[in-house]
Amino acid sequence: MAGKNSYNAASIAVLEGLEAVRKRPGMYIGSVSGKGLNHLIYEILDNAVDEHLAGYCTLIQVILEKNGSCTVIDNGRGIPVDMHEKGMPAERLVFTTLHAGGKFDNTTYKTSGGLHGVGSSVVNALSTYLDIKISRDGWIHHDYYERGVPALSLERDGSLPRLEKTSETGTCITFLPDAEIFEKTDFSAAEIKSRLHQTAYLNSELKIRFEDRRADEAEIIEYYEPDGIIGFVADLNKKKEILCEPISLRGEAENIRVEAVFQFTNDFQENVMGFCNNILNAEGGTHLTGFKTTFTAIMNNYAREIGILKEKDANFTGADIRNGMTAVISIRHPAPRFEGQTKTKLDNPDAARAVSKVVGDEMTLYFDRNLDTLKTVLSCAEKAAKIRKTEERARNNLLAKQKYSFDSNGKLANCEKKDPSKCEIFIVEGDSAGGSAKTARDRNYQAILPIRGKILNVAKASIDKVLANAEIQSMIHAFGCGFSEGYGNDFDISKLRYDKIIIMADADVDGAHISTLLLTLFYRFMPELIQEGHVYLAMPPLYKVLPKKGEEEYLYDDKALEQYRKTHKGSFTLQRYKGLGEMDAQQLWETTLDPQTRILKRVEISDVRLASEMTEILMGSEVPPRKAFIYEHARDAQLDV
Ligand code: 0RA
Repeated sequence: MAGKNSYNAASIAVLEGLEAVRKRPGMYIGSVSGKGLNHLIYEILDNAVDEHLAGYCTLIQVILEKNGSCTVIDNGRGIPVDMHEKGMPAERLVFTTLHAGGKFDNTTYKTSGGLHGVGSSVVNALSTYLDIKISRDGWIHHDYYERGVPALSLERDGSLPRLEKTSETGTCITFLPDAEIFEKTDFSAAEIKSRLHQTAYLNSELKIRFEDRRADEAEIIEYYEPDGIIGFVADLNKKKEILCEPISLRGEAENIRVEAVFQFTNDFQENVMGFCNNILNAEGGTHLTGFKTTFTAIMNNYAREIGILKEKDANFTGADIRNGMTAVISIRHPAPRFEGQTKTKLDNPDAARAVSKVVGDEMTLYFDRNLDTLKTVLSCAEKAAKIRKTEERARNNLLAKQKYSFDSNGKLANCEKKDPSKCEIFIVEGDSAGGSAKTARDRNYQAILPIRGKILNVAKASIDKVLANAEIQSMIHAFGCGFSEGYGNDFDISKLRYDKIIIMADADVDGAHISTLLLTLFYRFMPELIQEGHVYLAMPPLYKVLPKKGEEEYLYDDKALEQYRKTHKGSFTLQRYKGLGEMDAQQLWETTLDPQTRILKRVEISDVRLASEMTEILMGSEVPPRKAFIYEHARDAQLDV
């Protein structure tokens, strides 16, 4: 327990405060998972960054120690240790009282991104121990807590014990997260490193040293980004084909400092990130609205001035103009407010006005002098608008057609039952296999849709061609639930007419190729079919074996044949199936259609992504997989426009 002040009113309030934090940790740090755990570091880090913003700290070190604790060191002024009017050193007040942080010095916390001072005491309450050394006024001052409770006696005069003399200033905090509170207590280095790097980009004069001492060989990284968010944007685009240099706009309005950096690539995504007081606003907010509105308005004006848009043309949409844009908007706001589910959406109306003002003024200055860049950006918008219109037209055409024709190809052999939960449809490669399948099936609940040879590769075709394709139309009609794509969603899975959609292709390379083409089609236009587990691959047998004595058997792969050879030493006849077309109706039923004996493989969404070589694009990208996938294809589609 604390020394002589243990039982006064102030310390009772402290205990009550700590208890509240330990009872409902989620209320203070979001969760007690790995995410909440890392949050402890960010609370301490943000305080040190505030000291940098106040103009006093140039280096912050974050060390993950072998015993599971974390040390954060800064070379700022040091947390004040002088006696506070509440009867304890200011440092103690900060670490034991909720809402104490900025009270004794409002101006330094002007643009704080942390939890407005609750951060330090929350970390303290949720740590098995917290050790703090403050270099200040010529001495290293020491304090120590256990689960938030002071565990070091103060000096006779009420001041902190001193360890040794020093001429430096700064703060060094070590804390061990409490295993009673957290589900896991091992910090995730990858996430912390990315946060530290981000912090370095946002504070171009700050050096951040990371050290992970947990492994036998320590990992040390220094983050220092003198180019600030210009470097941030450049690095985000590192692997992309860039169309212009990063453009930086800065200024101040309504007491809000604004910096916006943007750069265009030949990508089809936009990636616009907003930060307020160094904190990422994952849900965006008013600063992004201000940026986007102004950017769209000014670019449309330029487009008319230059003549890219004629009088009769409609404006470019915001998305057209941001096509291929990577942007970071960083503002410093004296009193940020947040809304939204996770409190990560900036809500201050003055932020929208300030960003609009700064970006509007600076952008005009820039583009008036850089006509080439202006033309590049506008031609990006022009291309995006062209693709958008083509897609809209194709969609409307198909919707119009759908009203008049139902399975105009007449290939579907439907089943008699109408209850979708009992029905299945086989997509069968080739007319001959399709014919056998129609004879072999149980027409009660099994439908057959033969498709001819290789279907169109939707990854390489523009959307109007995809939807004009007869095989693809047949499938969309048969399934009954429409389709969705980048600019519209008419897909309704509740209308699906079959519980199982079974792709039935030969067990050879061509068959695999056809399966891949079909899966790509579903993934692009009907992803819910796969997500909800309705899509299957039939696994027809590769071999039939007939031993001298005993029953004939079907074998589904080479491993099974190898096994069979081992267990059936005697001679047997072996028939290899070259394709589904070789089987008669009876064989087809026994091996591939009959639910009692057939083998089906359910298709997972991850199978399809791998098949489409999406891994690279998805890595390090916050774009949802499906969107990224679609844009990837839109890039191909563009070649056909
Ligand atoms: C308020 C006032 C002063 C320093 C700090 C806060 C401060 C807080 C933290 C948290 C982590 N490291 C920190 N370093 C400094 C100093 C006021 C003065 O010296 O006049």
